Amino acid sequence: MLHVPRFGLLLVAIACAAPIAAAQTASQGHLSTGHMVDRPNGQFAFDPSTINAQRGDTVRFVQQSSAPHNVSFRTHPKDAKLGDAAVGPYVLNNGQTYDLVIDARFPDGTYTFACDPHESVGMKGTLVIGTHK
Ligand SMILES: [Cu+2]
Repeated sequence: MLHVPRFGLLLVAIACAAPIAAAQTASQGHLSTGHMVDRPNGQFAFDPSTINAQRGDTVRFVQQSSAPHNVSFRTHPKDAKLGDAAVGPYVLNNGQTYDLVIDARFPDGTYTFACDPHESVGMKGTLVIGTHK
């Protein structure tokens, strides 16, 4: 009897993992990873603060912090049409990720972003879209 609920939990875990696996294989491009981290002084940051990517890539933000964060764009090239990507959803739990797919919405150029609640403590970043060097 005790094993039945455990098995049920395992099935739930597999069902939740499947869409993540599909998302990872959906993009042919390079995967760049940024982290949302706690600073030793109790503040927060994007690490690295500058991410380079090109169209077709996915930029994955990984939550490694004790507080919820998001990716909210502040400036972008004139011809960018960020749509839903302009303000990303909150990434709540440690290990949770937010994938930003660099598609036609992101023409080459320099973008700046911040975490909405933590911009004032310096949680800001730069995204440079261009050709990989
Ligand atoms: Cu934040």
